[in-house]
Amino acid sequence: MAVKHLVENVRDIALVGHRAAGKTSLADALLFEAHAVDRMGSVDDGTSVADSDEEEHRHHFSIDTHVLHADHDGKHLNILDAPGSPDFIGAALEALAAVETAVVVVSAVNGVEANTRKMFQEAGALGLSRAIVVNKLDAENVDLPSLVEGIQAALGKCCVLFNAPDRTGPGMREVYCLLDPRQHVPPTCPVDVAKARSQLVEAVIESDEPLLEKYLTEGKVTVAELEADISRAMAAGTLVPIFCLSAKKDKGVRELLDALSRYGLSPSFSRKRLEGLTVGANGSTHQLEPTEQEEFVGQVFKVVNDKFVGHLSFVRVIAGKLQHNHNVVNLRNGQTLRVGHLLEAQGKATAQVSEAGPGDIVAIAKVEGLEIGDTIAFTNHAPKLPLPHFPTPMFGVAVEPKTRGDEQKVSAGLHKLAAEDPTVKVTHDAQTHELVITGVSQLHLDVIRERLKARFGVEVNTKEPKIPYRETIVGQAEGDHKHKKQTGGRGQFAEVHLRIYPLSRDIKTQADCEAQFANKSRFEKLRSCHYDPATNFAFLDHIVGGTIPNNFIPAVEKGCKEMLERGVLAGYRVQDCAVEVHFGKYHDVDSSEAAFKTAALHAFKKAFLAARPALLEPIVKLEITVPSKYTGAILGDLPTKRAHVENQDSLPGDVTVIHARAPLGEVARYAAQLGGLTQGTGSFAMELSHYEMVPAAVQQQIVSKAKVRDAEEE
Ligand SMILES: Nc1nc2c(ncn2[C@@H]2O[C@H](COP(=O)(O)OP(=O)(O)O)[C@@H](O)[C@H]2O)c(=O)[nH]1
Ligand SMILES: [Mg+2]
Repeated sequence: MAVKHLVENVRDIALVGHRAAGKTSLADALLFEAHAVDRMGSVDDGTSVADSDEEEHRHHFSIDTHVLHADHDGKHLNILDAPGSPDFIGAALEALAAVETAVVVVSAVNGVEANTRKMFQEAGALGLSRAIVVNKLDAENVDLPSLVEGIQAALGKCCVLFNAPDRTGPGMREVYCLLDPRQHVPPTCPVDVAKARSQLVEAVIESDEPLLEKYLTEGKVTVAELEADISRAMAAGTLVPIFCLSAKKDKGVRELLDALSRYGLSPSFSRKRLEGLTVGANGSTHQLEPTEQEEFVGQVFKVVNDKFVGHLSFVRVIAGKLQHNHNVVNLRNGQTLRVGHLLEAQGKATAQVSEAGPGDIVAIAKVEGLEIGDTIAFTNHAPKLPLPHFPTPMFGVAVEPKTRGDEQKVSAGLHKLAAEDPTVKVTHDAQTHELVITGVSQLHLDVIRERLKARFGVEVNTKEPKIPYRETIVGQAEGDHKHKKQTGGRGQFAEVHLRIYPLSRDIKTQADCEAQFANKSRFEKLRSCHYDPATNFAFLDHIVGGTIPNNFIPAVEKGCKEMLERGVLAGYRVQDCAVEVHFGKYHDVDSSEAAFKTAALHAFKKAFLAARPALLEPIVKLEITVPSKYTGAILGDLPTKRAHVENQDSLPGDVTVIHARAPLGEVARYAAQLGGLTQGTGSFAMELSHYEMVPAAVQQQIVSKAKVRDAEEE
């Protein structure tokens, strides 16, 4: 059983940054320095404690966030080693959601890269304490001063050197802390020590008025005063210390470990994540505190289905204590779950623990039904913790099993994999019967396919999926339909009259809908309105005098909703409209739910087609990062994809970032094209922005393609 640690002594830390910056190597070195392992693991020979997965070994990069821990200097450090490829950003965001401190690792060879910025910003947006590690200083031809300038230009002046190496290159031996002016830094150090020191001092005291005052009047502050202020300045975001090191040669790692133990934010001071969260009910509420005395509240931030250990849900304890053999409530659905075993993870290895307190990171074993972002607590009176933000995946492929009959296995396996990764969605397209997986990129989905094969033993073929267009209407119209069949025995009879209206996209809730649209001043005899936020659709019962009996109204609504799903114009889901059913006819014997549903379906279709139907297309935000010499080529190519360039930024290191918006249909395969235009050196990230009306000419093409498809299927 592991020792219990006081919350003041816990440090939750995520290692983030660009791919191959050396995060995993750093994690291995930190474990070694803290004596958590006997031998330093290495990513290069497959002995890393962190990169422990088959696919990770094969690809030589991290795919998942790995959970590690070490004890040092009286502190308990939970270290989350996140993947650095933009393709696996979901896992990196999971890690950030569970910690107080983000360590952004930069390779001294490559400087600030696309994902360095992204992670630095994401950590900042979450209000985390941040530090930067410049790794690989043992490499040849490293120019540390210009690296630091590059970091400050890209990430801000708050980034200042905390220590400096005796030299860079293979001869690097140690690092010197810049806090103390009496430290003798050897002349081989490439850094201007006096300048670096004053930058550090200023960043530490910048947001400490009294100390700043003292510094300005007396010209100096003591090392002790500075040390006492570092943690606060990091938490305030005015200081982002830069640590120099070589993970591989294990230089500067010990100093980083010391600093993280000393200055890393303890969960007990992390008020930001608890802002506005209260516990209790019926007037006796109080602000949630990250203490052991509170009732237990925690959040699931990572889920894995391990071949050996089975289902593991990783929980960050926010307040109170979680003990094994206790029951907890999942606040998402009210379900009570029994926590059997609690585990502490060291990469792939796990050990049982009996309880976990605030700040602790533990895994609940073999409990199904927990999803990433779920809040679990002792009682329903606990606050629901905000969901971590994940980008909406936009890169889709349709899959079908290589072997007929494997459909069920494929679908079940994919759903399990999707539960582990918040940036994977699995959808079954009712119209085309396609099973579509959507992820961040080709590489991301390739890994999903490999895992499907490795873990579930099924292989799939992939093809281009349909773009998820949406249908809507611009005008309003009426539609009616009489459904009548007389085929011996009992007949079928129903008649439905309805009107269809466009519904503003500003409407988000039932209350909005009633205030802006579905009210008695517009619909005098309105009986009810059912609003669906998922499709921004409202169904209004405006029947007067029982022309459609009450018991058939739900069938009418069902018919309309079925058409919403199926689409009218080209087989895409309908959104942003309202239906008002105002008249109908029925027959005492022949009317039935089925008959009313059919009549509604056709009435909806007629009204929809008369109401100037239109297609909406998904517009995505693109962030394209290329060496500056390719900027012209990219900017020349984007307009051919109906893209709007919004701005461009030059980064140090002769890199340009271009922000643009474009229809997904035009850039669904941009990865390959970008590779071609930049000889494989460009990268990009894409996320859903919003839906927009498709230009008329494009709409015509899509609609006629859909007609051909329908004809083929019939
Ligand atoms: N020269 C040098 N190479 C390093 C250092 N740290 C990591 N590497 C190498 O960089 C590559 C990527 O390292 P890894 O830890 O997997 O990076 P990650 O993707 O950020 O986790 C590996 O080949 C490492 O051996 C270092 O300090 N110096
Ligand atoms: Mg890694």
